[in-house]
Amino acid sequence: MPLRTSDIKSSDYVGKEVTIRGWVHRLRKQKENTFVLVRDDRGGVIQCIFPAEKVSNLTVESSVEVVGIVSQDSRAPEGGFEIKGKNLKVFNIAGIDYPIGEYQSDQLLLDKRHLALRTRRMIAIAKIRHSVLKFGRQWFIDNGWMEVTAPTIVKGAVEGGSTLFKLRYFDEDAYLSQSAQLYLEAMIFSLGPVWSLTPSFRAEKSRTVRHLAEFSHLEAEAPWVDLEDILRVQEELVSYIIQNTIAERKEELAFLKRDTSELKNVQVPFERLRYEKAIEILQSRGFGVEKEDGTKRSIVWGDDLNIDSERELTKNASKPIFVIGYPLEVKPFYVKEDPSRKGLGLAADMLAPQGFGEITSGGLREDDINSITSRIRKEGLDPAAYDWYLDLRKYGSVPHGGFGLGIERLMRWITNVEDIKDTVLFPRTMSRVSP
Ligand code: AMO
Repeated sequence: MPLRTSDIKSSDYVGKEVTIRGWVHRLRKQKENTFVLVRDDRGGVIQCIFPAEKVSNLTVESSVEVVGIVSQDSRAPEGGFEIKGKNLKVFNIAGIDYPIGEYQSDQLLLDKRHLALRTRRMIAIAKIRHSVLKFGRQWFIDNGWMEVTAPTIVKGAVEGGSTLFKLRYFDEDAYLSQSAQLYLEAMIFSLGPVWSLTPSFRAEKSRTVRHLAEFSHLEAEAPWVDLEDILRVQEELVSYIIQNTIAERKEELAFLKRDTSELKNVQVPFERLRYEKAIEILQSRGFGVEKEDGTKRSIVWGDDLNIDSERELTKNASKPIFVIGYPLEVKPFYVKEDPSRKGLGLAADMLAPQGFGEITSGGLREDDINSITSRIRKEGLDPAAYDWYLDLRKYGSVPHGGFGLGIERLMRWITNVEDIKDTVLFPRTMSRVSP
C-alpha cells in the first residue's frame, strides 16, 4: 500500500524518498517548476514540485504516482511539508472539462455528486458521518445490544400510508420500508434488546432541508422497559456519539466552521418536557399555527408540533429536549396509551437544540391485542396486513419499547450544514434519484 500524505508529513520522513498515489487537486505552473497539489485517497493533500517540462500534460483530477524526496518548508501549503518530485507515473490524464472548480452552484454539486465527493467539504462530511456511525455501533456493542437487520421490502405501513413507496413485487404489491420497528418488535422475544441500521424510505412530498426520501435509520427495541429506560438509552447514545465524534473529527468540523463548544454541553440528562407544558409555553409566547386557508390561529392542545414550534421550544437550549406524552391522535397506531393519562401516548420525541428539530422518536408500544387492532382500524389500515405483527400480541406479549434515530438529522445538527442533502453521499429526494 502506498503511503498517505498524513504519514509523510513528519520530520521522520524529511530527506527520505517516498511514493504516494493520488489525484491532481490543483496545479500552479511557473516558468521552471510546476507545483502539483496531490490529493490522496483519504483527502490529504501535499505539494509536489516538478520541473515544468516533466508534467506539462497534467490536468486537474489526473491520477498519478509520485516518487520524490520529502522536505520541510514553512511556505509549503497544507502543513509545511512538500515533495521534490523525481518520478511521475500517470494512471489517467483527466479530461480538461472536469466540471467541479472552486465556485460552483449547489445544483451542479448535486448533479455531479459522484465527482463532488472529491471536494474537501464532502470528504470532511463523509469522515464525520463515518465517526457518527462508528460510535453509534460502539455504544450498542458496549451496552450489550444485539445488532440485527430487517427487510426493506415489506407489506405494511408503519408511519402512515401517505409516505409509502409502492413497488411491484413479482405478482403482488409491496412497499419500501418506512421503519424496521415492527420487525425489531418481533425479534425481542428471542433476542432481547436489538438494534439495526437500515435505510428507511418516505415518499415525502415536502421539499425541506430536513427531509430525505431515503435516510439511514438507527433503530432499537427492547422487552420489559419503561418510558424512562428508553429515554435514557437515547440520551446516552446521542451524547456518546457527539462527544466522541467531536473529539475524533476536530479538523473536519473546523473545516466546516462548526463551533463545537456548544456540542460539548450535550451531556446526560436531557430535559423532559410534557407535551401540555410545551403547548402552554408556545401559547404564552403567542405562537400561532397556520390554518388550511393560510391564516393563523393560536396553537391549542391536540396540535402536532411542527418545525416552527420545535424551533421556538429549543431556541435557547444548549442540549436536546424530550417532548413527552403527545396526544394519541398525532402519533401512529402502535404508541401505548398512558394508563394514568387517558388519550396521551407513552412516547417522546427528542428535539435537537437551536431549531435543528426532531432527531429521534420513540416510546412504549401498545401490547394489548384488542387495543392495537382497533388502533390499526382507526388509522384506516387493514389489520389483515398486520397479521404476523398481531401474533406478537397473541403469543407471550410483553411490555416493550424502542426508538428510531435519523442519522442525517443528527449529522445536520453536528455539522451545522444547512441542507440535509449534504449529510449523505448520494441524496434521494422528491426531485432527485440520480446520481
Ligand atoms: P419517525 O417517523 O419519527 O418514527 O422517524 C424516526 C426518525 O427518523 C428520522 N426521519 C427522517 N430523516 C430524514 N428524512 C425523513 N424523511 C425522515 N423521516 C424520519 C427523524 C425521526 O425522528 N418507528 C418510529 C420510531 C419509533 O417509535 O421507534 C419512526 O419511524 O430523525
